[in-house]
Formats: sequence, C-alpha cells, structure tokens
Amino acid sequence: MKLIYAIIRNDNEDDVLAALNKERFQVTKLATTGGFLRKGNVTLMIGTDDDKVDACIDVIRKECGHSQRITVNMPYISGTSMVNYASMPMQVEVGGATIFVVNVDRFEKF
Ligand code: 2BA
Repeated sequence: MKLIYAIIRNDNEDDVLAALNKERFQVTKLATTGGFLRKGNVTLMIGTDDDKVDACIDVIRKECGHSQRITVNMPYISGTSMVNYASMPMQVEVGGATIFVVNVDRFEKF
C-alpha cells in the first residue's frame, strides 16, 4: 500500500476531490500553507493500493494541469540594524501539483 501526498492549489480543490471520489479513491484533505509564497494551499492524503497509484496521479494531473510561470511581489528585507520592508518582483511556477508517494508499513481501520 502507498500513501500519496498531493499539494495542490486551493482553486483546484473541488474539482480534484470530486474526480478522486468519482474514481472511488479515499481522501483526507489538509489545509496547508506554502512555505515560500506563504499562501494557503491544500494537501491531500490518499491511501491506495500500489497498482492504483498511477491512476490516482492521472486524475490529479487531469484536474490540475501543468504549472505556469507568474510574477509575484515577494517581501524583501534589507539592512541589519534596521529592518526595511519593500517588495521585490519574482518569477515563480504555480499550479500543477507536487506529489510524494510513500510506502505504508501498516494500515488498520477500526
Ligand atoms: P510554496 O512553498 O508557497 O511555493 C510556491 C512556488 O514558489 C513553488 O511552486 C515554486 O515554483 C516557487 N518556489 C518555492 N520555493 C522556492 C525557492 N526557495 N526559490 C524560488 N522559488 C521557489 P511548486 O514547486 O509547484 O510548489 C507548490 C507548493 O508545493 C509549495 O508552495 C509547497 O507548499 C509545496 N512543495 C513544493 N515542493 C515541496 C517539497 N520539496 N517539500 C515540501 N513541500 C513542497
């Protein structure tokens, strides 16, 4: 058995959950925050059989599409004795999904 962690954008949450439920995957949704952009995202935990991992990732890929490059204004901190906040435009990739697949040593339900 595997546990899939899929980090997706908030915008894609409803479509991804609906599509996974339709394909009978069981999902737990966590409200998470990206450490870089400090914006809310969603992390899905999906426990599934080894032979269903690719099908699960295909469902997520279909709903999320691929990442796109956008420009965001990142807070910029300068100075040592005094902290000045300004903003610095930066190109980042957003969208798509970030997926980790890990082995499950033991799975029980009561
Ligand atoms: P964030 O950490 O908010 O990152 C948002 C996007 O900013 C990233 O998109 C990436 O394009 C860019 N980015 C992140 N860290 C960067 C850095 N140190 N320098 C320059 N650009 C950077 P994604 O790679 O698609 O990641 C989307 C979200 O997935 C991330 O949100 C984070 O919550 C999670 N994530 C991605 N890779 C991860 C990893 N290796 N471990 C844990 N979480 C990860």
